[in-house]
Amino acid sequence: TVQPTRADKFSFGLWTVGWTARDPFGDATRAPLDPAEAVHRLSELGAYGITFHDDDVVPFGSDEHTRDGHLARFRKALDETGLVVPMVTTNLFTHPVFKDGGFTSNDRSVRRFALRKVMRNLDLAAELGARTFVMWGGREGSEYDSAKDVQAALDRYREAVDTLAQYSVDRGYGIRFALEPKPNEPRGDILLPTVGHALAFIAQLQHHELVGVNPEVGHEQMSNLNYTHGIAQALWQGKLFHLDLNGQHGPKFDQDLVFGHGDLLNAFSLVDLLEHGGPGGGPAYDGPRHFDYKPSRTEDYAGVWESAKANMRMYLLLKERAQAFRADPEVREALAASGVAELAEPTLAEGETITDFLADRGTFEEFDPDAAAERGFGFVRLNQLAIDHVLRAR
Ligand code: 3MF
Ligand code: MG
Ligand code: MG
Ligand code: MG
Repeated sequence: TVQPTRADKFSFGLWTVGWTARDPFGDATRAPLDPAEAVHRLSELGAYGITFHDDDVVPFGSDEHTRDGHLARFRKALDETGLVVPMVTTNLFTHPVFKDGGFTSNDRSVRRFALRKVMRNLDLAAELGARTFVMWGGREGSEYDSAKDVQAALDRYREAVDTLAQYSVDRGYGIRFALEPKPNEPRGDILLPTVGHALAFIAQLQHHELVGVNPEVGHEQMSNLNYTHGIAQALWQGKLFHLDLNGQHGPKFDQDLVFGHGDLLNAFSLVDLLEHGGPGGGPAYDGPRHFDYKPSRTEDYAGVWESAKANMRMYLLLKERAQAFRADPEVREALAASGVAELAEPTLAEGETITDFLADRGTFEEFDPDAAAERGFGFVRLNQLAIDHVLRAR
């Protein structure tokens, strides 16, 4: 069935359906959306969760009294619907004070303010029962190489993430952090531009075990990278703490289309991976299926809710197609002919020492590379079977 239920764990950023469609060239085309209404609508559509930046619910700079009022209305909507808040994130990019970044601004007073803002937001995340805290450093970067000492910036980035992780540990919050890579936009170049850069950075942290990644489809595709491969590596490293699903057509500005409305075949392989653990049957992901998209500027509110539905429908359609693909006997035969499962077999035999390996003449001295090179792998046939299933031609 392609009717979403809570068991599907679909969640949406409040800033997605709530985007009023102001872009660098044009004014908003929609009126602001009341967060409580977003909660009710998403719940009716079958989502299980909603996520937000601090400033999405409480406008930047609100006094305590105003803040309490906004939060009370938001909580009431959560209580009325049973929608959960699996993830909370931070806005260190909208206010002009963050124009040169939050954690890595050249201005130390801004870096200290950013840390305090995030700590306050962490208190709220813990109060609402969020398990994951996402940090997208959209302003952490530069336009001019001469203006940013990248190594010092990485020192400050590490200092910030470790300080926040320590804060969370001290308070017993049990929250895990997920860094969201993006190559550029709004900065000319953003620090931690890809999943790979973020994973390498995390390895340098004191609290590396508390920090993973939140990869976004469009962000990896802006770098012309294969999102499914990035997700597979994050899973392999035990670092896929959360993810942002949407659609993108290759390297251009961050389009934030509906999931699957960009590179459809990569969306298929992604859902296949998340649901089935991929070709080798490795670990699948059981966290929220979180959408970070933008309802196009051309849409009115009817179109906003249609687009929200479309994200979940695309996921469930692709899940159904992936199941059909995996269940097809011809696919099983094609997978076997392609040797896909053979890759799971260790290259050295169990207990085989390097001495044993060197003594095995069949490996080298008597190996016939020309004969081995004659094997056709049948990958194109396998891919066509996948596409047949995506197109429902099988
Ligand atoms: C920008 C993004 C962000 C992050 C968010 C953290 C505004 O391209 O993707 O959305 O996802 O800040 O979740
Ligand atoms: Mg984005
Ligand atoms: Mg995007
Ligand atoms: Mg995102």
